[in-house]
Amino acid sequence: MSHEIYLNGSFVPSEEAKISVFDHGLLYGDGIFEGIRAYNGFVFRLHEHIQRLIQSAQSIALAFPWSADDLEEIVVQTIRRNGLRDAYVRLVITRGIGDLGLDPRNCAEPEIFCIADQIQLYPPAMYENGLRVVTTGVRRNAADALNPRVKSLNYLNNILAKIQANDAGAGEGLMLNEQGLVAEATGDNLFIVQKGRVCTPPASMGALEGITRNAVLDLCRLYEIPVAEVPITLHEVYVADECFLTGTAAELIAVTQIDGRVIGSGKEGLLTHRLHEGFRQLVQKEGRPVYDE
Ligand code: PXG
Repeated sequence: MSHEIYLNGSFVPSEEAKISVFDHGLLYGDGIFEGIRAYNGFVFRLHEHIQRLIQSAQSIALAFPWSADDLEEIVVQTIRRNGLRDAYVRLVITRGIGDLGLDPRNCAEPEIFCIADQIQLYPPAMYENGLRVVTTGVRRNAADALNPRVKSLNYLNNILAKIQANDAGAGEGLMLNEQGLVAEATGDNLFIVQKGRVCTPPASMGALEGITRNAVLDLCRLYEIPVAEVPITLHEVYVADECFLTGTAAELIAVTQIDGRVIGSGKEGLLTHRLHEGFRQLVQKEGRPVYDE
């Protein structure tokens, strides 16, 4: 199916949406992105996604001319242009076209594109039965190398971790930080439930500050479920009552086996289920409208 892609100020059919081989996003992974979701014609936490994108840009000294309002409008327009109500959106900004040296001063101006696609939902059985996960040997980026809070186009170590998980026949791979503490999965944040308390590693432990993660923290506070952002060891994950991952694509998905250990009942846990139900309600009533209803 052809899409209408937003590319540097205009909409073009996907076959014509081309980026130069001299773009530093491609040559060096020099750029940033967001993965955003729309539910029933409403973009979930668009403002938060754009703020995270702006912070990623600021962190890698990537200056661009678009305001937060411009960026929000680009996302909304792209969804509308493709006639979608439920959508997965990818907004990408690169350092732009340069030469074969890595010096970003040779890039004339940043490039921007936005893709809105239909969302591929995971089968319901995957949510009921949960994922089998393995710990990978690939460490999450160290904060003094490339801060993991930057959602950059450099996902190579996450991809290497995903390859290890695939090789092990697992649904996802866990990544530890340089201290051996649990950071997150390759494209999702991690939560555990310990005696009724919901815990997730703080961003300082190598976790991206996920939009879904923040929504789950909000839901816990709303439901008065005890919640904490604390360092988590693998031992604590192995002995947790429940474990789940959060991300824009997966929403909340139970983890029922880690490195051969069955977690809790071996099925989606009660709190995981309750929080996922709460999340599904939240996305239906919050969000920036795409269409004038
Ligand atoms: N950690 C990392 C490293 C991520 O890339 C998340 C956590 C979850 O954050 P949100 O804001 O989505 O709740 C992400 C984002 C994929 C894919 O294809 C997933 C992400 C990014 C790029 C690709 O699964 N997830």
